Amino acid sequence: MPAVVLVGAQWGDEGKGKATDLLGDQVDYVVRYQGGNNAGHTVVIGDQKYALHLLPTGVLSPEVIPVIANGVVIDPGVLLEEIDGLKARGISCERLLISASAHLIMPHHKALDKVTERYLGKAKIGTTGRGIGPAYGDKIARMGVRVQDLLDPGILRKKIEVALNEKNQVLTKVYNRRVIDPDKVLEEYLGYAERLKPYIADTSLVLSRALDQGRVVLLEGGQGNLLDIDHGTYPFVTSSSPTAGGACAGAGIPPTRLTRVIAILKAYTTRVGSGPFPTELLDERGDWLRTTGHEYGTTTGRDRRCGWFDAVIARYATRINGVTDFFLTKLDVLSGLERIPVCVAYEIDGVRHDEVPMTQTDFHHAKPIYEEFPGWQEDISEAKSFDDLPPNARAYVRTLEEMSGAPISAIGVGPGRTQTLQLR
Ligand code: 2SA
Ligand code: GDP
Ligand code: MG
Repeated sequence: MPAVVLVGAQWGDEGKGKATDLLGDQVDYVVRYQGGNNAGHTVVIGDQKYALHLLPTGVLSPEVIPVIANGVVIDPGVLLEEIDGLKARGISCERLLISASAHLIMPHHKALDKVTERYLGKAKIGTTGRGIGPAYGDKIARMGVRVQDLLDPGILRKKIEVALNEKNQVLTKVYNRRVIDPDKVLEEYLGYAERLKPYIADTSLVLSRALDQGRVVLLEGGQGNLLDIDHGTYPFVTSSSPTAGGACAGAGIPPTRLTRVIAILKAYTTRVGSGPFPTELLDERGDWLRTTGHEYGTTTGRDRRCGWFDAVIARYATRINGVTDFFLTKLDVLSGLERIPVCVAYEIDGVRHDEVPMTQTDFHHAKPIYEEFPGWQEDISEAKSFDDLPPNARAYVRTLEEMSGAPISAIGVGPGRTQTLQLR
């Protein structure tokens, strides 16, 4: 039985949270497999708005078991705050499972994230400042502290001491920051251990057994294809693998289990943080998209950079992720435009490119080649089916589908749970 992956097709914030929530009644487990509390997934249910950062969106569906798998980096203080916040709003997190093999974000990771960004100056990544990159750095360098270490105070102490022996040198000597006291960190994390213990599990085993029993597992990606550490616009990426391939390693599920890859695709493009963005609009049209689409960071509140739809990166998402179908989101935001430009290819130093260029230097120089499509004036947020859409909106959807290389199976016409058109 199926494991389904849901990924962002662009630079994140495509509306993955809403899409996952919509699938809630068809799935048994919702699994975060990478990233941490850099993610921000907004779900609107009736008049209630939820912004989730670390908890899988499935926590909002009472029948679903939410899982934080091994590939995630966990800030335990933030996780407990999020659990408490939801509890105060009547949402139970009792079913939550946390992988014993997931890594912990430590105080030095947050400190280093901030100082390295400052050190980079103009070349900064524009991170969320949550310690994500340094935590993954230590994981790869085999200096990380894992959730299971919370169960063994002796090991926890040793790991904190070893890490801080090195990091305190860097923090004080390179960056002129204050020393972090290992004893205080140990005390703080032992406090978290007490509260997190009941949730800790061998989540790969749990998911494997669930799949054997015919349960449906939804692997919920954070960020997006072009923020992938390998396939994104490096170094302007996050430090994990949000792509479909990353879901297997990040959740301990074999690739042979995956049966569907849904990619969430916004009807225009946004990006938060630095890095190349060929269709970015730096004029009042970009401001219009930002205000009309409410494009502000869910985690940091930063303005998102906005631009037209880019079919080159949509095709790239299809190729990297093996997309079986797209959910097209925020089509309603484009209502009222006379004409809608779509980037169909790039021009780089006088040469046409139909694919994402091989080098970042070229990507930085890519100029969009646009085709324009007629817009529509009607408010479509109350549409209930594809046929309710104005002809030009339908034509726009079909054009994006053709250019992106995979069928569109659902369309978002508003943030609410019910504002979705199912196509198949
Ligand atoms: P990090 O913090 O190390 O992961 O930052 C590295 C880059 O990844 C980008 N990134 C994101 N891009 C879009 N959305 C994200 N989540 C939040 C949201 C972002 C926010 O939902 O709005 O609130 O600012 C997210 N998380 C990481 C980041 O901007 C860097 O470019
Ligand atoms: P995620 O990171 O991919 O989960 O996306 P975010 O939650 O960061 O940002 C997407 C925003 O768009 C959220 O505020 C959603 O409530 C909103 N949203 C999702 N789908 C639609 C849609 O079809 N139309 C409109 N207008 N808003 C949407
Ligand atoms: Mg987001």
